[in-house]
Amino acid sequence: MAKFQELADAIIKGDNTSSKELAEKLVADGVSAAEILNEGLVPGMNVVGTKFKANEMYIPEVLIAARAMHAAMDIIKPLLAESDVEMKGTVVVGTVQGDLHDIGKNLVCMMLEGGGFSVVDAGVDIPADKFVEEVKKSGAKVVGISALLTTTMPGMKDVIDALKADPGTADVKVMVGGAPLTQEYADSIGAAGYAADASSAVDLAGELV
Ligand code: B12
Repeated sequence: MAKFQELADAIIKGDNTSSKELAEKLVADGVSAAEILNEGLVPGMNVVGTKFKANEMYIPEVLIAARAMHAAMDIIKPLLAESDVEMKGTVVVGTVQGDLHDIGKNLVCMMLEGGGFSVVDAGVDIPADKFVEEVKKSGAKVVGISALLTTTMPGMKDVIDALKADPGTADVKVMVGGAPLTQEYADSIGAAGYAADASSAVDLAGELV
């Protein structure tokens, strides 16, 4: 439907006024929240993710697109909660203890939301026990940890160990990311997965959930 395309385009352009209005209009026309999410928001953010990967869009544009996505999400969120739409699952995402970098983490959170996941953004400088607590509170099946410093990377293993040590969180799958990380490093600390960018993180979360 052309209206879904219009909504996707508003997100790609980062027009948060239009994205909000278009979402409101679709709701008023009786379109379900799930359709708005799956036919408008997710395809829009998918284009953003692809363009970002191909260096056709840069971080500020992605953040602006994500803001437009959020404006529309705010309209449909209450309806999604009422309907029996299965979100794809909950993911807790945070930056590891000692590390304040959050631009990449925020992008991952936004892309996950755009991809149909419920996201708990735990914030930055998050100690292992806080990750455990957030997983227990939210019932998340996947945890994403971000680290941008070689000095804070080892803290990711502490999180993985703490989650494994607690019977309430032992089954949770951990994915890691951040500029200094590699697949080898992720394997060495026992992470379930590694993704190099935010749109790959969405694919990975889909596999892990
Ligand atoms: C911006 C920035 C800052 C900002 C952070 C602002 C903020 N709100 O985040 C400020 C100025 C605060 C800062 C501070 C510091 N920084 Co700094 N910073 C950077 C810089 C320039 C960009 C990082 C960034 O945002 N990149 C853009 C995002 C989109 O990319 P990204 O984070 O890699 O995320 C992508 C992927 O990695 C992945 N991803 C990220 N997280 C996750 C998580 C999961 C689960 C998954 C699957 C994927 C994933 O997806 C993202 C999107 O595609 C980098 C340089 C660089 N090239 O990385 C240095 C850099 C990371 N910083 C560095 C340093 C040294 C510091 C300081 C120690 C400086 C100082 N002496 O004070 C402090 C440390 C503060 C702290 N305790 O954290 C060094 C690290 C060196 C090292 N080997 O460890 C770098 C590499 C710069 C350099 N070349 O020296 N920094």
